[in-house]
Amino acid sequence: SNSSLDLFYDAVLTLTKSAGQIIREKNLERNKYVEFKKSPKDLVTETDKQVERYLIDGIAGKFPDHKFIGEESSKEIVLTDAPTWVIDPIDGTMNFVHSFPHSCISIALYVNKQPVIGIVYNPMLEQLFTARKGQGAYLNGQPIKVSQVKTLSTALLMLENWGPSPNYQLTPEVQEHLKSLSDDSHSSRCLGSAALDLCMVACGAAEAYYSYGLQVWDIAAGELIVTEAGGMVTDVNGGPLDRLAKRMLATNNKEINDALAERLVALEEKMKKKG
Ligand code: LIP
Repeated sequence: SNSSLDLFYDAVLTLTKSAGQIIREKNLERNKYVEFKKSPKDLVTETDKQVERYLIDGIAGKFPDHKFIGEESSKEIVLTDAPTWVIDPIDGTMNFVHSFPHSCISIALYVNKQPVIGIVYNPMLEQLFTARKGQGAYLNGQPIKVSQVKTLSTALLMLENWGPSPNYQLTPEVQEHLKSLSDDSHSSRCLGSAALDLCMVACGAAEAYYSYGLQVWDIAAGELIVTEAGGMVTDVNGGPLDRLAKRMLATNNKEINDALAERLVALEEKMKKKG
């Protein structure tokens, strides 16, 4: 019910803010202890693990029947209809390792496999993005809305580097696609955190974000923040979003969504033909 959702929200917001202090304090420390996951560019620090533990222990202590999917603790991802917290303890770990102040905690509550609470908190810059299903999206308590730009030619795009997925290397086709996007839009930006990229779309600072190789914890909170701010979230081909498909297109409106989906479908066709 709504009142139990409010209870969950208040409790997890408090936990998220105190977990943020751990990240803020550690962020400035040089020579952080870094381990590699799947590749030398796939990083994890002790702070990622500590923050995830802190959040899971804190939530489990209050709501023992809730489930969790966490970047650092979930070996396989099984999403059920049960209330499930989807957690990225530090989205933008690479930024955190470099003390580049754009990383965040991303935490969402899924019920029936749909997000109902989304919190993205960058403790370095004190940016707290929040959303609850049907109740709008907020930055530090102030309502936020997507931008009203309708043409790609005046859009600012949040684009992450083309990786690390082995399926999406900077092939000549991809380079051509990126060049035409940069020619045909205002410009592009890269924050190094999917969750913060999504929040830039939500607050109207950028018009679009798309990416491949995403995990569910990268997008769980940001998705709700974008839709509650009036934006659109789809598959990269413009069809319905599959939250476990590792790909997403988020935009301020249908016009920009159509324009980008068309190019991404064309790119996919080209890559398929090439095999
Ligand atoms: C990262 C994302 C980043 C994306 C990477 C990675 P991490 O999350 O937020 O934007 O391009 O694929 O998933 O590993 O820092 O939590």
